[in-house]
Amino acid sequence: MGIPGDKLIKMYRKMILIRNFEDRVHRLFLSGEMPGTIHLYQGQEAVAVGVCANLRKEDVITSTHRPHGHAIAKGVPVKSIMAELFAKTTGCCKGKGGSMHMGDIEVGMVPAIAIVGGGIPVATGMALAFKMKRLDRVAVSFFGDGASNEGAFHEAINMGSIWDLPLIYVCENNLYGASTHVSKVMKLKDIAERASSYGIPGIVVDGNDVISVYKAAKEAIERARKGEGPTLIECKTYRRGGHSRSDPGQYRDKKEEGIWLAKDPISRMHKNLIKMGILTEEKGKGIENEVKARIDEAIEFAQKSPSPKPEDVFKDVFA
Ligand SMILES: Cc1ncc(C[n+]2csc(CCOP(=O)(O)OP(=O)(O)O)c2C)c(N)n1
Ligand SMILES: [Mg+2]
Repeated sequence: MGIPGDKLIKMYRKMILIRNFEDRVHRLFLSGEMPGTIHLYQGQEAVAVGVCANLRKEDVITSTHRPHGHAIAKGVPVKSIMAELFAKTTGCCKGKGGSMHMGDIEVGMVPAIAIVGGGIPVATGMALAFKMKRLDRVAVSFFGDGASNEGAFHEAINMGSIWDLPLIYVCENNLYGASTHVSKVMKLKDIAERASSYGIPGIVVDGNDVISVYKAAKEAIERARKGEGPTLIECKTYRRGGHSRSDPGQYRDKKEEGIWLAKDPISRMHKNLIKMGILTEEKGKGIENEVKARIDEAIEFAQKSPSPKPEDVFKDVFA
């Protein structure tokens, strides 16, 4: 399957946008200019981008405590994500969600759910609604290796399976749940094997190769749209940094770190595109500059935006 050059460039640009966005956000946090906490998605960009490049606006995703990449990939405007991180009223959740609860249902992102595994049954329920209403929409749930040990994962995936729901379960296996290596909490080599317990396909993919992710997701999404039920896609990937901003990640084996950092999804895609003759060094620089200007603009927009008023705390409250 050939992917058109402009589509590949679009995916590359999105990955660069996520990486640069988080570089800036990280610095803003460290300098105390941005409130809250953050879990960076750096190193995993190929997963969100490769999957979401196959989705339509009306398709939905659920995300986790590590949502910046999913939000950008699904099309939440960068300005509104930045404003959300600055807790401003112009943020995608009016400044009340912050990093771990960002989203925008207008573009198909359910505000992120920081309860590990929490988004999996929600996506399953949304897919059930799409099926019952005979809508041509799919739901995708992004979650981590740690989440796949939660009961919510097993119950939801079984329901998705028995009802052949239009659904894709995307497990981002970055080898760690906080500081715990996956091998300490799971005897399986591949999380994708768990799919067989529920009678659905389980696929292992190189999560640091955006083209492999794109192709696997495309096939799974096509199956889901045809009414053939869910797929579990396990993307093997790696967090470039610690679990959260306060974690230097010193529990990680240096050799393991070296191997994975060398497989960085962005530099790999850069090399691939140059080899394919789709990108030049100059064009690459142009993309980077354009992305950086967009982020500068988003920061300025967010900083100039108003903060919510104390009485706003009672608005948009349903229970
Ligand atoms: C139900 C629940 N238990 C514990 C936590 C605390 N917690 C936040 S993130 C995390 C690790 C999750 O690991 P994984 O699912 O692999 O996602 P990753 O952080 O690697 O993206 C934990 C234990 C939580 N938020 N929710
Ligand atoms: Mg993990």
